[in-house]
Amino acid sequence: MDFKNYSYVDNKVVVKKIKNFVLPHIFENGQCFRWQKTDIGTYIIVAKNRVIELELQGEDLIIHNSNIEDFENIWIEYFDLERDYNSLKMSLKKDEYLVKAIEFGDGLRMLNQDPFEMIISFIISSNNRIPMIKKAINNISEKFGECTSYKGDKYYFFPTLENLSSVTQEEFKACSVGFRDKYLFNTIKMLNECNDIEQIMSLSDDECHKELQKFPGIGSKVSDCIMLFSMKKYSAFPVDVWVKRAMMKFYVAPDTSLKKIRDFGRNLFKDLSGFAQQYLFYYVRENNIKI
Ligand code: 8HG
Repeated sequence: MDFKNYSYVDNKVVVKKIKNFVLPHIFENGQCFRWQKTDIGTYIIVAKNRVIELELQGEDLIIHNSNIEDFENIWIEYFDLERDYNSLKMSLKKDEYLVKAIEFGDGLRMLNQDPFEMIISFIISSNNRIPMIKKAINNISEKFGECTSYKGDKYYFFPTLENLSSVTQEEFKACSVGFRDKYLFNTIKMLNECNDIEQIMSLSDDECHKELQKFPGIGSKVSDCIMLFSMKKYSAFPVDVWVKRAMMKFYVAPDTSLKKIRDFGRNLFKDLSGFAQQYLFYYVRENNIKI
């Protein structure tokens, strides 16, 4: 448990003595696309059909625009607050190469996001850059998601499967998703026809990794990202360009295939693979480390 207790006052939840919680390291590490940093250093997040603003004040986390019920039913799980990241970091630091990456990304946490949102978001992510991914997801949310307001500004929830069911391929294209328009259109169609996300989530990690790849636009890496960021499948090890660089720098020969890098990482880090990957991804990407 990475906090002591919590209380409610004036439309906000105060989480006392929060540990391992550094806002930029949580939101700017590549797992989440729907955040905005404000001029005063707080982060506004749109998730789970809500808008919240996060502020760190000394040892406490303030969740603005929220209440106890949401904290207990949504945010504890979303922020993975029941996990003790000190012991997680201790286990991972047994690997000498991870020590620097973990020190750099200290306070990073793995978010538990919505699976449908992650399926759509990570289809958009393939061969794409993070600012462009964020933009496309915002476009889709603005066009097809429900509108709400916070402090006088408008925000849009991520659309539901139902919201996106009548969207045409051309309409997706107009949201700056590029060649992925057909993948989105056909994935939505498949989800409506017979595929149940809950059922996919209930599969073993390996089965789930395979099953997700039946959707158009989902390959091994995208499948791993979806599993890791929304299905609590922590043996996932997404190998993108950055993780490939990190692995080649520290662990494997330069000509190793993506599949072999994935197998190597999973073998080494076991059920903490996804966490190790996230520290590596963030460290290598932020420091633009080259092989
Ligand atoms: O958190 C991420 N981990 C990995 N391994 N890859 C990611 C994450 N987030 C993210 O957007 N990507 C992919 O990296 C998508 C895209 O191909 C590239 C952006 O740098």
